[in-house]
Amino acid sequence: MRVLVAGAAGSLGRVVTVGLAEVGHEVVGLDLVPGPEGSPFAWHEADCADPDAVAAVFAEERIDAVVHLAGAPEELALPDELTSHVVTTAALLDAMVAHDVTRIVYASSNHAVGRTPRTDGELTERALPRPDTYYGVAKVAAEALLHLFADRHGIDAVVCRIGSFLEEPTSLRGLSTWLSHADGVRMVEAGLTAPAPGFAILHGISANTRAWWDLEPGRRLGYEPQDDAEVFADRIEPGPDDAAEAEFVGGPFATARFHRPA
Ligand code: 15L
Repeated sequence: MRVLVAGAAGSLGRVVTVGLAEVGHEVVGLDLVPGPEGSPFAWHEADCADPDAVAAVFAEERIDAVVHLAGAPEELALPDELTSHVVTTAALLDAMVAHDVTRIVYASSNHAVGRTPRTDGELTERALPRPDTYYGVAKVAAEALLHLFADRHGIDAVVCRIGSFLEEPTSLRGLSTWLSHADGVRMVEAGLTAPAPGFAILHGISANTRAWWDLEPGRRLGYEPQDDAEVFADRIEPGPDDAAEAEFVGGPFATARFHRPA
């Protein structure tokens, strides 16, 4: 498959591009910044929030599927969040429809449902939108846009509500929310190859012993995580924010520290 990876230079993108190439895909990178020195991938330096720039990439390249990992990973003002996550998704979807590209894997986030209390029990993919930040609001809106295009145009859209994508977990919460680099690649590969998923949501975490998010929706799509944060448990020191971060799915993002004007 020839896969356009938007946000190819980001923390997820750097890992996913290499991983997808290793399992036999042809990768086309797209990012605001140039590709890494000596990169083996075709690369486009363009802003995904600019529909003309995205359309130009699709006009130049043969693309079979899109992996959308672009966007600011932190809390910004609302308009910036909407540009970063919703406008970029719209530009990619419009170009996909124009070029008959029917598969997209989207890096959404647990923060789309981050204000869900942990006391609600295991988090399922059917949890109502309940963002913890403007970042989460933008992820909810991007997911809604993907659902609209799935319904209107028959796009297969696999939404990955990612936990904490890190080399290793760094906090008590991370023992539940960690997504390893290798599982991140497995997750995207499953999203690309699941037969006819339509609009589908999975939880982007590893097979963590302390997970409180349902792994079944991912397994139904072929995502079988292999790693477990528990192997790092001995290295995690208790932190002053552990109790506050355990209250809601979104951990720190759901605390008062992130309250700010839109
Ligand atoms: C995310 O979606 C964020 O991009 C990242 O900064 C972390 O907050 C992560 O979720 C997490 O929940 O650990």
